[in-house]
Amino acid sequence: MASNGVPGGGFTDAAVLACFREHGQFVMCAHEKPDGDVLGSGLALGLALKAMGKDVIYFLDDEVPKNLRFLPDSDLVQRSFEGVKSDAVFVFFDMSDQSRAGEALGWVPPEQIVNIDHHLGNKRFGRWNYVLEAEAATGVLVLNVIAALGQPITPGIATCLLTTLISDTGCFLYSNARPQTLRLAAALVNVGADKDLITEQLYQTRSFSGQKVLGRTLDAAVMTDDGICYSVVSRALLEEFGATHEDLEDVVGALRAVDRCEVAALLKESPDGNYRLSLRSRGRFNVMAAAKKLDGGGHFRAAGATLPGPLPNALSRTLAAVRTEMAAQIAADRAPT
Ligand SMILES: [Mn+2]
Repeated sequence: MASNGVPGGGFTDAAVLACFREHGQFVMCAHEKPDGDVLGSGLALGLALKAMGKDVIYFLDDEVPKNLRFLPDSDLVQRSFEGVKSDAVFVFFDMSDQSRAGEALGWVPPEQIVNIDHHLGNKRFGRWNYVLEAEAATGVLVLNVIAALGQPITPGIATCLLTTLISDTGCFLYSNARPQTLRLAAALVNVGADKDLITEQLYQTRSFSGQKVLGRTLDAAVMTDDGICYSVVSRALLEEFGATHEDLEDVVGALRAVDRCEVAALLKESPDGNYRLSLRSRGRFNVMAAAKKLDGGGHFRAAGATLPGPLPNALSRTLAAVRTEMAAQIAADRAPT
């Protein structure tokens, strides 16, 4: 239990807690294409560590997405290592692998890394590792750490943590929103989390250019007889409307929503000519297994990978990986138990 009644706790890893108590400076590290879970987690823990008198730096090798700029301290996120001391501890959030942090953080040695994550197959790449694969968001683990450190959940911390839950459960739509998730969300609202601000920013605010790209992408979508709904976002389409990848968050969900769709696949062309693949499942098929065949990863119902172009190549590999996984599941379903 955190000191002001928010559920949290059961976390007793003495080495991790000692790390936060004994070190002086912490660098909060986000993965590429940051989302509400990774930024909310880093900002929440940063706020708590600052309340303990620690020196905190927020690092992101990217811009803070527009719809997350309401988060407390998000204006302090920096793209450089200015002010980082040689004995700083780097806290990596929401990453199964250090490489998810991008090239800018590749140099950080494991001895200086705390790894806090909820992805399946986390590589335990830090000196300190706190991984709970069953949790809905990395923010749940961060709450446990803050509670174990005896810090109160301030309204600012509560807003950051509720953002992690709302972001990773799709506003409590996904099956990872379980009773304890809803109870935790209620407790965070109770101590001052601004639920209306979060949902307005994350789910009710879209750029006009992003909506145009969504329309074109749905128009071009293909629905296969075996339950795959896929589409592609080219660089040219983004450029036509002045949209960025940030504007595409909802697109794969719109494909998945098609009634006959079991697996949705969206290929987004990157400036380097590679394709970023997003996969979503209705629940029967494990898209993480399909993503792994393409050197990606994620969760059962939401996963991704990066594929080299050209497009026909990326698309055929995607469909082959998804179909292999679908066939395996169909065979498993038919097997006598
Ligand atoms: Mn997450």
